[in-house]
Amino acid sequence: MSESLSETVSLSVVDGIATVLIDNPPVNALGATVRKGLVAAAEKIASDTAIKAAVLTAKARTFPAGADIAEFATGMTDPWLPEVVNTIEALEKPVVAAIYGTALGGGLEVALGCHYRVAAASAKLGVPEVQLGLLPGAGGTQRLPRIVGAEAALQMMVTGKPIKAPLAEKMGLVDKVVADDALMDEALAMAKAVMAKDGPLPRVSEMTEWTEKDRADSDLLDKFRAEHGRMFRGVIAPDHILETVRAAIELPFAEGMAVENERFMTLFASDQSRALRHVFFAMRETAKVPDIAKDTPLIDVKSVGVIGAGTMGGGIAMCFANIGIPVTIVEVKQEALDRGLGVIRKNYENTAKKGRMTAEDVETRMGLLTGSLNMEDLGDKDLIIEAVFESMEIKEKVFSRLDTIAKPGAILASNTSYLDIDHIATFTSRPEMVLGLHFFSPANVMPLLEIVRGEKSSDSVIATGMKLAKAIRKTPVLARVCDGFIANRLMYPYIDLAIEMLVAGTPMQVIDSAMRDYGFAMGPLQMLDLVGLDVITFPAEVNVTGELVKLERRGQKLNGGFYDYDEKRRGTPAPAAIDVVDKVRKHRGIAGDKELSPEQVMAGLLYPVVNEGAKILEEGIAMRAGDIDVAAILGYNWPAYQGGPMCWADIHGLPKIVAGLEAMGQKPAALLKKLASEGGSFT
Ligand code: T1G
Repeated sequence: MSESLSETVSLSVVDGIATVLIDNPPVNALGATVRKGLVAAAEKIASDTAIKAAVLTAKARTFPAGADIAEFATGMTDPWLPEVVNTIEALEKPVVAAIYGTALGGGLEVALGCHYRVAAASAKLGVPEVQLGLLPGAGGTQRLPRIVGAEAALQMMVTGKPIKAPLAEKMGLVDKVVADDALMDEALAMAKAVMAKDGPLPRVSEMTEWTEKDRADSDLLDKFRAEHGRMFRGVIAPDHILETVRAAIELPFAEGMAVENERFMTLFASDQSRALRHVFFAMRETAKVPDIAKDTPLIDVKSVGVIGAGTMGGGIAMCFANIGIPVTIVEVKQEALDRGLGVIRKNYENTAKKGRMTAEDVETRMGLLTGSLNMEDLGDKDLIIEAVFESMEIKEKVFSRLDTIAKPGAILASNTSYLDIDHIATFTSRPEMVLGLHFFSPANVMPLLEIVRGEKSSDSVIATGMKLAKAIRKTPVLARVCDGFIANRLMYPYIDLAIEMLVAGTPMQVIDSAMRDYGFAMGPLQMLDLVGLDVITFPAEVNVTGELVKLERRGQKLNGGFYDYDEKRRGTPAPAAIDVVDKVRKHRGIAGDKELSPEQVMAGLLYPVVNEGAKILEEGIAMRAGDIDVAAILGYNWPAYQGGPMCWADIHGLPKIVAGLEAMGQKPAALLKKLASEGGSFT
C-alpha cells in the first residue's frame, strides 16, 4: 500500500523495507515538493517500527537529475537540499539508493546521503553544477572528497562531466552495479541484507580514509590547478570548488559545509551563474515554436539527397549518415564527387584513429553514402539539401530543376548562409516545401543549425526541420529571412568594426587580446585568419581583407593573414598586413592615430552586436532573445559564461549600452532604447 507524502513523493512498505519513490517528471528534479516529501519519508522511516530499512529511487526516465533549476529564478524554499540530505544520512536505519538514468547534481548528493548505493549498469553519475556557474551545494563538495578522494572529486566537479556506473563502482562511489532490469530487486536485496547488520551505518560524511591520504599530500590542490588551468580561465566557479575541497580535507564536516554554503551562495548571486542558467534554458527553448501546433504532422525523412560535395555538402551528408540515414550526393564532375567522398572517408578515418569509432563504423557510414552525377537520382528522396555556390543564379538553376525531379512531398532545403529563401522558393511550384537549413562549417562538427522559415514554408516542413535538427544532434534556431539570418548578421558588425578599429589606429593585438579577455577563445582578427580571409567579402573597393587576399594571404590556411604563423601556429602581427593597413589608410585619407583602450575595444565591438541583436528581435527574425544568445554561443563561440550578447547586455546595463552607442554616433535600435528607458530586459 503506497502512502503519498507529498505531490511528488510516495512511500510503501513490504517485509519491513520502505520504498521511497520520487515522481516529478521530466527528470525528477528536487523541487520543493520532492524535498518536503523526502523529509516526511525520513520521519516516517525513523518513527515507524515496522520499517527496518529503505530503498530510495524514482519513477520514469531518471534518478533525480539535480535541484530544480527553474526554482532558482523563483527563489528556493525550505527545506533546503543540504538539510534534506543530512536528515537522510542521520537516520539509524539503512537507506539504499537505487540509481539509474542520470543521477546528477543534487540527485547524486541525495544518493551520497544514503548509506548504500546500487547503480544500474547504464546509469551515469555526475556533478555538472560548474556548467551552471555553481558548485554542488547539498554536501557534494564535502562528501565526494571523502568517498572518492580529492583528486577524483575535483575532476568530477571542475569538469562537470558524468561518469559511468562501472567506473563509479571502481572509485567506490557506488557499492554495486547491476543489470538495468535487476536494479530494484538488487536494491531490495541489499536493504534486506544490511537491515540485519549490527554496528554503525556507513555515513559518507564520517569517512576519513581518503581525507587522511589527501591531507598528507600538501600540494595536491596547487598541482590540480596547475594541471587543469585551462578549465579555470575566465570562470570563477572552479576556484570556489577548489576551496571547498580544501575545506573538506582540512576541516570537520560541519565546518566544511559552512564553507560550501557560503561559496555556493556567492556563486549563486554571480553574473556568471545567472548567464549560464539562462543559457541552460535558452538552449532547450530554441526548439519550441509557439505558433506551430504540437500535433502538426511531421514528414518522415528516411532518405536524403545533397547537391554539392564540397566542404559544406560533405559535412552535411555526414550528419545524416551518422544517424543511419542513407544519403545520395550529387556533383557535376566525377573528380569533384570523388574528392568530396574522399574527404568524408578521411574525416571518418581520423575519428576512428582517435578511437571514437571503429573501422567497421567507417565502412557502415560510407556504405550509406552514394555518389551520383545525375540529379535525377534524387527523385525519391524525402529531403534534398542544396549546398552549391552562393549565387542566386545557380540556386535558380538548381531549384527549378529540382522542382521537376523531386517527388511530391519532398522537402527542398537550401544551405545558403544569407540568400533570400523566399526568392529561392519562387523557383519552384511548391514554396510550402522550401526552407533554409543553414549549417555552420564544418557542418559535421558545429552544433548550430539555423532553420530559415520562408513566408510560405509550411508548418509541417518547419516542425520537421526542428525535429531533424535534434535527430542529427544539432541545436536548431528558427530564423526568418534577412541577410545573414541570425548568427552571421549579428556578428557582421563585430568583424567589420574590428577591422575599422585596426585601420583607425588600434594595433591588431590590442583588439584581439581585449576580446580574449572578454572570454572569446580568439579575437576577431585571429578568427578571420582561422576561417580564411577569402570567405569574407566587404563592400569597400579597397579594403584590408581584399588587399590581403590579393597578396595571396588567405589566413592560416595560406601564407598567414593579419598575423604570420610559426610551425606551432603562434601568430605575430604581420608586417605585410601592417603595410596593407597603411595602404588602406592612405587610400581613405585616415591618419590611423586613434588607438583605443581594451575597454573601448570591448564596448566598441559588443555594443553594436547587442544593437544588431535588438534589431533582429524587433524585426521578428528571431523569436526570442535567448535564441540570439544560443546562435552566438554555438555559431561564434561567444563565451557561454557571458550569457550571449542579449543576456550580457541585460547584466551589463542597457542604459549604459544606449549611451555608449550614441557616444559612438550609432543609433540604438528602438527596442533597445525602449527597454533601457523602462528598466526592462531582453532575457
Ligand atoms: N531542473 C529543472 N528542469 C530540468 C533540469 C533541472 N535540473 N534538468 C532538465 N530539466 C528539464 C529541461 O529544461 C527540459 O525541459 C527537460 O527537463 C528535459 O531536459 C544543489 C544546485 C538530465 C541529462 O545541471 O543535464 O543540482 O524543455 O531536454 O537531453 O548541488 O536535462 O522539456 O520543458 O535536457 O534527455 C544540476 C541538468 C542542477 C542537470 C537530460 N543538474 N539537466 O537530458 O533532456 S543544480 C543539472 C541535464 C544542482 C545542487 C545543485 C539534462 C539531462 P523542457 P533535456 P535530455
